[in-house]
Formats: sequence, structure tokens, C-alpha cells
Amino acid sequence: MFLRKSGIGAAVAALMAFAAHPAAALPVEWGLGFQPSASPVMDQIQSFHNLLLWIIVATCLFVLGLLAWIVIRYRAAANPVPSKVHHNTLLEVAWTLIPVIILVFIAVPSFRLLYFQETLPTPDVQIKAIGKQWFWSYEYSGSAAGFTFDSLGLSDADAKAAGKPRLLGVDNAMYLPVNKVIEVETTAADVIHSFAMPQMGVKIDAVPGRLNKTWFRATKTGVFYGQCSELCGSRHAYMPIELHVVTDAEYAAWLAKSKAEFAALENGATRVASK
Ligand SMILES: [Cu+2]
Repeated sequence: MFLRKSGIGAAVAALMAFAAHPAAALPVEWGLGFQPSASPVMDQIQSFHNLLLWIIVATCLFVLGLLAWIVIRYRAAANPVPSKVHHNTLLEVAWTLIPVIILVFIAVPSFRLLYFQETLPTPDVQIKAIGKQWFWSYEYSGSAAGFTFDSLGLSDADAKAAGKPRLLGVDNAMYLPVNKVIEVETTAADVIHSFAMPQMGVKIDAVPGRLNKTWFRATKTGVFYGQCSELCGSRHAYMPIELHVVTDAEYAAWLAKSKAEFAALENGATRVASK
């Protein structure tokens, strides 16, 4: 998936990869725009982004046109005697009011999206992501679960051997069911981290001594990757997030297996030697 080419060849290859795998869960070299959405929140983020893009393009073209017109029409060579005109009430009211109207127009979908992100639906599954220097621990609570495990990024060699993407694959991935509301609580054990899953439209700080909450609902099965997105120390780049979104039956099987594996450990957590 990571293409090792350069120039136009890479761009074409990336575009082809993008077209061939619309649900590709990885960033690609020369890729443009967001990773494909896999949650309702990310759907809305992308459509809001696209709306803003058109507004920005139109604004930039309009300002560029005005500048070009003024530079050419009112250049010194064509105007040996400079104009002394100042103040134009109509113009001044217009250039105040029009941006206000544009901002109000943007504010409506912006607040709607913010409200959608911040209003947690009733969760089907609750997990807690605990940021640590430099890995994540995941706590699965509830009667069917009740275990915690550590999830460490793989070394380059281990990632290659496991067929996982470099700097994104982990030893113990987290599993969650598809089309279920997942409530994610975040906190941290040492410094501030940030739990970010681009395809789920999730990015939320994990702060020591505090509990933050967000949610997502994965709309398709597959493997999704994220990374810590708050500069948290020298190995900040080596604490990825690997999420497997699976069917209910596969999730139940994983829960049973993980409960036996992780809850049996003395402290309820497993530590794999850091690579
Ligand atoms: Cu971190």
C-alpha cells in the first residue's frame, strides 16, 4: 500500500490505488483529501469540508480578480495624477455585510456538525483508551468483557513480518463491532496524548486526571488505523492505533478469547516488550 515510486508515476499509481480501493484504510503517497469515511460523523466532516472548499475557492478567485483589476486599471503609468477619492459608504457597508452573511452561512452547518459530534447516542459498546508513553491501553468494561490490554506499535521488521503497515500496525489490535455505537472514553497516565482515528472522524485529547468522551459508529468492516495526535514525547510517532471492525459474531468470539487471555493476567493487563 505504501508506494515506493516517485514523481508522476507515483501520482498515477496512488490515484489508481485510490480508485481501485475506495475503502482503502491507509494514507497513500500523493493521496489527496481525506481517507475514505467509515462513520456518520466523518461523512458530515467531509461534506462540510467540501462546502468550505467551494466557498474558499470562490472567495480567493474574487479577491484575485479584484487585485488584478486594481493593479492593472489603477497603475501609476495610466494614472499620472493620483485620485484623492476616499470613503464610499455603499462599498464599506457591502464589504462588511457580505463577509458576515458568508460567515453566518458557514456557521449553521458548522454548529450542526459540532452538535452531532458532541451529542453521544446511547452506546452499544463502551471502551476506554488510555494514552501512555508510548502506547495505548484499552479497557473493555461491562459484563461481557472486563479486561484491559496494552497495544504497542510494531518495529519495522515485526510489522513487515506480520504484513502490517509500517508505524501503524500494533501487537494487540482492538476489535469493535460494525454498525454499533461505540463510546470512547479517553484519559492518560502521564502526559497529554490524543486518540485520533481519521476514518471515524474522531480526534480527542487524552488528558491525565480527566475523562473525555466521544463516539463513532463504524459503517463498514475492515482494519482502520489511527495515531496519537498530541506531541507526547520522543516516541510520539510510535504509538499507533489499529482497529478491526468486525461482525457481531466475530466480535463476540474475540471478546471471549481476549477475556480469557487478558483478564487472567495478574494485573489485568499484558505488557509486550517494547520494540
Ligand atoms: Cu501520545
